[in-house]
Amino acid sequence: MKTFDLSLYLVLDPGLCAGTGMIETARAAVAGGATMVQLRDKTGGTDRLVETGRDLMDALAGTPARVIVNDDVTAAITIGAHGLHIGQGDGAADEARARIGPAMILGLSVERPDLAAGVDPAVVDYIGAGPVFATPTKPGHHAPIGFDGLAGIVRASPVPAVAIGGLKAPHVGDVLAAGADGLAVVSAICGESDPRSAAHAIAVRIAASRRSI
Ligand code: TZP
Ligand code: MG
Repeated sequence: MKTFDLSLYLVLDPGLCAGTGMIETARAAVAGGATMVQLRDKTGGTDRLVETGRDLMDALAGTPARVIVNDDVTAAITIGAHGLHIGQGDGAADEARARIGPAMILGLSVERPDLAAGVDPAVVDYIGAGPVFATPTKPGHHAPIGFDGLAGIVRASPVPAVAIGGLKAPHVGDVLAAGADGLAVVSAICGESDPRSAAHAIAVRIAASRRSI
């Protein structure tokens, strides 16, 4: 069955994770409470994604974390990832769904409410909504949407949403109050010398926020 938990979604970046390394960062983050891990590496081709992706699948085997591959359908299928994440510019979601089949998780980046409203829940399982804030992690990103923009996208979306873009532990309450199911972060975990503690600090705030809602 297709189960996933968007609460704390780590997006791996080879540059920002260079210190600890992507695999060790993922392992530590999941030990600290990350629920999903996306392999997002635009620096190499499919072969490198497959190599790293296999290591990632091995590292996280036996944990509840779901492994998602960004953009590359072939790599996602080859490594047996739990899912694929695509952007608006990466081809139609229905084409991606046709290639990955019904069992894999499919995520789609959405930056506007009209795009969220157009999501077909039979095709897309979750959306990534953002960027909430401007972030140097993704040069050339869309205009920041803020928490109000996030709430508008969440309201329009027929599927769960994970917020992304400049998010850190203190933003947890606002993200959940906007209706999102979780936070997707790169630098808040990858950029930290102790990714386990960084993830744990965010996970603890998510649990506390949920108790108070
Ligand atoms: N998509 C929208 S913003 C972003 C992506 C991949 C990068 C988020 O990185 P950070 O370091 O958490 O701001
Ligand atoms: Mg993309």
